[in-house]
Amino acid sequence: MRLLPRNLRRRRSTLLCFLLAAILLLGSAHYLGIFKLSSDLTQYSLRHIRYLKYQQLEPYRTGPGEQGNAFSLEGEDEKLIDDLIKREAFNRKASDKISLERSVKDVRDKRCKSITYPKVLPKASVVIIFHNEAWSALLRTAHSVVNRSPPDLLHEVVLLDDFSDKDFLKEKLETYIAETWPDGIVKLVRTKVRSGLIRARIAGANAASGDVLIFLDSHCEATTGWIEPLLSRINEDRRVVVCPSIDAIDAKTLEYSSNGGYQIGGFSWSLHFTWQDGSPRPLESSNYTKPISSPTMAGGLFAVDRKYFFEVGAYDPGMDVWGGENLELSFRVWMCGGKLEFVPCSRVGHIFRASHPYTFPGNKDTHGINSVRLAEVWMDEYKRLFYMHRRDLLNTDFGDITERKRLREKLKCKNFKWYLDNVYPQKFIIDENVKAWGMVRNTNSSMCLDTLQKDESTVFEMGLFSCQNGGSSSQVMSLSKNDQLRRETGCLEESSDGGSKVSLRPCSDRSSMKWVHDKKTGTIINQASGKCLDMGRGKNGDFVSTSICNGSETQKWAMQHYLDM
Ligand code: LR7
Ligand code: MN
Repeated sequence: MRLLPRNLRRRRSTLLCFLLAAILLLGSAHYLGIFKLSSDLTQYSLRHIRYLKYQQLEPYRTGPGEQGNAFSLEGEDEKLIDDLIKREAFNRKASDKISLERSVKDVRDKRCKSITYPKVLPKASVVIIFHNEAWSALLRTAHSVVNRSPPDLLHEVVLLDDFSDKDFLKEKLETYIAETWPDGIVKLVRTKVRSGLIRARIAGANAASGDVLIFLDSHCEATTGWIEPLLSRINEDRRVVVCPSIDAIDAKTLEYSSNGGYQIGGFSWSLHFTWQDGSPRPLESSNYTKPISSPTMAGGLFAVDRKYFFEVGAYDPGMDVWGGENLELSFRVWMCGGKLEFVPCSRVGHIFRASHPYTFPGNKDTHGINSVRLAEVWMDEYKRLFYMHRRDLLNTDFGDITERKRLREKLKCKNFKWYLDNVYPQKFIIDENVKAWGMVRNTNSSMCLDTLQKDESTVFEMGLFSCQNGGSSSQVMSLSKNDQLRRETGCLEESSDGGSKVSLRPCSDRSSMKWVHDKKTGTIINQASGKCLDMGRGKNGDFVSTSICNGSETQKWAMQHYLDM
C-alpha cells in the first residue's frame, strides 16, 4: 500500500471527522425535528407568497371572458355549440378558452364595500364536491376561492371527488393541484363509490377541519369580498346558516351577471325550490346590507359552523344523487332552533345548467324519493299537500327513516305548522283558511278547470278537462278569503283587453282577479267586469271565458270542498 503524504493523511482524517460530525448532527437534527422546522419554513414562505398575491390588486386583465364578460366562440358552428350544450349542459369549449383566474367585476352594492368586518374571524373550509365536472369549471371555482379569500380566513379548500371516472380528473388533477398550490391549501379527497351529492357533502364535511364549512357547487366563481360577510355572521351567531347571494353565470357565454336584487328562497308543495322576492325591504333601505331571513335555501352555496352542521344533523344519508336535501336542511334548521339567511354583500356566481351532466344510477327519480323522506320526517300533516301533487309517490319505497325521526325528537324540534306560521307566513296553503278548494266543476257537464300542465311560471289561458275526481293536481284551485280563485302562485284573471278568455297569472290585488262565488246559484262573477265565468264550446274544444250573466247552465259551477262560506 502506498502511503499518502503526511499532510494529506491529516487532511483525510479531518475530512472523516467532519463527515462523522455532520452525520451525527443531521441525525440529531432530524431527531429534534429541525427538518420539520425547515419544511415549516418552506410552507410558511409558500403561504407568504399567497398572502402577497392576495394583497396585490387584481390585475386588470383583458382576454376572453375577462371582467366576467360574455364570450362567444367566433366562427364556431352554432349547431356544434348547441350539441355540446346538450351533451355537457354548458358551453365547455368557451369555458376552456377563458382564463382559470379570470377577473370578475366587483358586483357588490357600494354600501357593502364600506363595511369593515372584524379582523379575527373563524376560518373556513370551503368544500367543493364534484362528479365528472369539466376541468375549467372546477378549477376556476377553486382559483376564485383561493384568490379572493383573505389568507387568514381560509383554512383550506377541500375538493371532494364523488367517484368521477374522467381521466383528466385523476393524476392530471393531482399534479395540477400539487404544482399550483404547493402550500397545500387545496386538498383533494375522493369517495370510493358514487355517493350522490348529499353523501358526498357529508364526506366533504368529515374531511374538513376549519371552524366553518362553506359549500359551493363545482361551477362557481367567488367574487371580491365574498367570504367576510359569511364568516362574520356566523361569528355573531353560530346557529345561523348563511347563503351568499347567487349570481348567474350564463351556460352559453359564461357571462357573469349580478341579479343585484333581493331574492330569498321558498318552495312549492311539490317540494321544488323557488325564488321569492325578498322585499318588502326596499333596495334603497339603509339596512340593505343586513342579512335577510329566508324560509329555504337553493342548496349548493352556503356557510355553516362546522360543529353546528353536525349537531343539527348534517344531511339525511338516505338521500340519493340529487334533490330534496336543500329543503330538508332548510326546514330542519328553522324547526330545530337555527336560522337561515341570505347576505346581500356576499356574491358568488353559479353556472345555471338546464340539465344534469351526469348519470342517475338506476334511473330513479331521486328528487321525488328524497322529497318523500323529507315530507315523512318533517312536514307532519302538511305532507298531504305534497302527495296531492305527487300522487305517483304515495306507495314508493323510501327506505328507513327511523334515524331521522329520532334526530327530530332528540333535538326537540318544533312542528311544521310552527314553521309555516312563523318562518313562511306568506306561503299559500291550498286547503286552509280558504272559502273553498278542490276541483271547480261546471255542473252542467263533467268538465273542470284545468291548467293542462302548463308551466305556471308563465301566463297562460286556463283550460278545461274532464274532471278527475281530485286525482289531478292540475285541477286543484282554491277560493281564498279575499275572493281570489287561485293556485299556489297564480290567480285566475279576466283578460284586461276586453277579450272573454281567462288566464292564470301571478296573483296581485287587482279587482280583475277577484271572483264572487254564489254557492246556491253556482255563479262565479268577476268583480271588475260583473261578468260570469262561462264555459264555451268551440270548434277546437271547450274553453273557459266570461260573458254577461244570463242564468244559463254553462255559467253554473261547484267547488269540490266548501269550508267557510
Ligand atoms: O352524484 C353527484 N355527485 C356530486 O358530487 C351529483 C352531483 N354532484 C355535485 C355536482 O358536481 C355539483 O358540484 O353536486 C353539485 C350540485 O349538482 P348540480 O350542479 O348538478 O346541481 P344544481 O345546481 O342543478 O342544483 C341545486 O339543487 C341541488 C339539489 O340537490 C343541490 O342542492 C345543488 O347544490 C343546487 N345548486 C345550487 O343551489 C346553486 C344555485 C342554483 C339555484 C337556484
Ligand atoms: Mn350547480
